[in-house]
Amino acid sequence: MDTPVNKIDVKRETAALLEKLGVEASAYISGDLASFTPVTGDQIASLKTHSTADAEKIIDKADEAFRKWRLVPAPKRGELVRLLGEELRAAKADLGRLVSIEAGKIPSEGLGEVQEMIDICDFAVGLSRQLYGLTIATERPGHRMMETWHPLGVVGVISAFNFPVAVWSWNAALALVCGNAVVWKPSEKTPLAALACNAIFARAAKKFGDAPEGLSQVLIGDRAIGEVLVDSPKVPLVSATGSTRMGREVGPRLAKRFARSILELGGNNAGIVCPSADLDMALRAIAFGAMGTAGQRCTTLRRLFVHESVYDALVPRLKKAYTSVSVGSPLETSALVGPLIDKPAFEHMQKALKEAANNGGAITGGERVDTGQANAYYVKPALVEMPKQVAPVTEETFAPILYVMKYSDFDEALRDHNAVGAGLSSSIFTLDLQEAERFLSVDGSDCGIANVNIGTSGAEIGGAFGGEKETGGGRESGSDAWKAYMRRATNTVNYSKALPLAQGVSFDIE
Ligand code: UN1
Repeated sequence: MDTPVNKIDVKRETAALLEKLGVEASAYISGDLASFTPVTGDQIASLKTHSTADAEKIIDKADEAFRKWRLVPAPKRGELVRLLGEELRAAKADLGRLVSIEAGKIPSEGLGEVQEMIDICDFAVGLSRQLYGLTIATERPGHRMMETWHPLGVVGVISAFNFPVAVWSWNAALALVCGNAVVWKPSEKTPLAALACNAIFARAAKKFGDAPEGLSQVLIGDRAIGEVLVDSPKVPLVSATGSTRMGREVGPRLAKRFARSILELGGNNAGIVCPSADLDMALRAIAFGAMGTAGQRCTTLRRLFVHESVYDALVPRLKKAYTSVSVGSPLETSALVGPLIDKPAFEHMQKALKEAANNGGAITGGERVDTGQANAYYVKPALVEMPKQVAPVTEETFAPILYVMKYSDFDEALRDHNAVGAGLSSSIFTLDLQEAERFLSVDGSDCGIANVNIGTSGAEIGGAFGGEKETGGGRESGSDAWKAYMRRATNTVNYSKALPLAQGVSFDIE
């Protein structure tokens, strides 16, 4: 372990970064929401929180902003998002560092997250001229049928600690070009990054000139604040990222008032390593997928099925990577694995490992790494060889645990691959075209993301991001995910002098 971080320095550095990013000190020095850094476990700020009454007011203001913003032509709305992208470019180093402080990400991942924000802004700017509707052949002469996409309203965003800034931007960049306003409830574990994004947005809005006030706002507080967002009749869409348990509560509540949801919930992502796999490549992809971000991505690789013919060539090398991987402070060392977010995360990990051992698992790693700081939770990532896919393999534990299982029959591996509740991301490592195509086919992987010869995590923003089954079915980010942020109107225009009815119906009044 490298030198422990001086806690006063982290607190000071945080304040300096926030000031540079444009956040008023009054927002985080004497409030009632304590914010911690997982890097040292120390408190770094106390944020002012919103009451539920404040939240109602914020939503009202967003609704007013929406009513003005929807009248602004979409390419002009794109200009605001272009400016947001520019501000993010300028703030990349500081915001990336803040993400490292607040979420414990290593520097390249903190910066990578901000890069994802920049990328989605670029994507959304182009999209602002491409909110296309179809023209559809009609069965009636002298008629034209078409689709028009209209802005939807206030979009609620609920995000998790592990991507404290990117998830907001995927939603906000699209929502804004689509003509919507945004109200964001970040995780209580990473509220400072949200304040920073708010300040960055404010700068872009100022440069834009006449963006309505309240177009993008942040709600700081606990679950009760999120509930206001979920229950408000002024919020027609909530995009929520978090656990499947959270989604089970949020989804039905939204459905009850016929609001839309984009749910991005748990993942229990798996990879299959086939006999022909390029093992050097697989090794690197598995290491990043399973140990990167300390196993705290929703796309983290959690299960690995390795063909018996390559098991002994791959798994010992993988174990070596697990024992030798550097674990340490992302602020002061070049370690590849930073801390877990908090003590409960560590406890869940230990509980899962115990259960795995009880079910015949052979564990490499998994122990706490002592940094001399009682409240920081660093662990060696754990590789667990399991005789078969039994609990806790079938559950997502948000920690760096990779369960490895041997297979002999491809169909069986595929079946086991799909035999879990979540359906987010998946990978196959093979040079055999038939296996690769089968994995991507109708009876292959049942996930929203299925990859060949790359890992499960680290998706680009250009594709639609999200998953099936208990992952919630939502799609964010690229491709045509924008459609979820707009309402579709089908328009039929009669430019003839007659009134033919569809389906040959006659209804002639005198
Ligand atoms: C998440 O963990 O919530 O594909 C999102 C990835 C990132 C996004 C992860 N681009 O790993």
